[in-house]
Amino acid sequence: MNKLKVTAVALTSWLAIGLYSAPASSAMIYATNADFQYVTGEAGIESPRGNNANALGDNMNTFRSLGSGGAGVFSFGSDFSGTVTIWERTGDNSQNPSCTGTGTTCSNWPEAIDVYAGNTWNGDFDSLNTSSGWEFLGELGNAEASGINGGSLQTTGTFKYLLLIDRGLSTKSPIDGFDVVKVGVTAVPLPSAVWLFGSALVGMIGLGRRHSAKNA
Ligand SMILES: [Ca+2]
Ligand SMILES: [Ca+2]
Repeated sequence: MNKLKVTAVALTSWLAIGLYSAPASSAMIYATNADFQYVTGEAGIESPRGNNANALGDNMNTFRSLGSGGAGVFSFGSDFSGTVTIWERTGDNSQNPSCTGTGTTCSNWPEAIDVYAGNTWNGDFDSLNTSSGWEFLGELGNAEASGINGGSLQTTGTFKYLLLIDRGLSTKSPIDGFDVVKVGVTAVPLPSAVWLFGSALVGMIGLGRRHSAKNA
């Protein structure tokens, strides 16, 4: 076995291990980091409703209120595409079980968010401009997002950040806006580096074949 062949075998093994450990194509991952802009709402900055960590990870037991008119930008440790799912907490949702559908806000505590996806975020809410660099995914009302399956929207591209903006519908105490339990996105199947490496490997094998043919 010549040197190039040995190298190709080693690289193939490495690639196989890399593919094996990569997340499955439909894997849901949860927010690992979030920035918030609090605007108004009596409970929005109090613990535990103002605890940022409450909106991270895969935990159904806590939530972080956005504050009426407030916003949050979430990241996930990976690019994402496809389905985005957001779980909300509203205590009286069961009072109106017929209230379903995108944009529904017919709970006794009407709350809703506008959802955007983007690839650039500088941490500055004051300069945030949703008409530039952000794709609008849709509106989610608390009546639809507070169920066990959360509320889902779809992206048409690949993104790094999810932006939730409370629509400021809260009128009944506590006026603290949309209450984020957790945020899940669909991880992009493979890091682009693996695809690049795969292309390089095909090139190596080609080189190895030519080398063998010359020596035959
Ligand atoms: Ca709520
Ligand atoms: Ca609320």
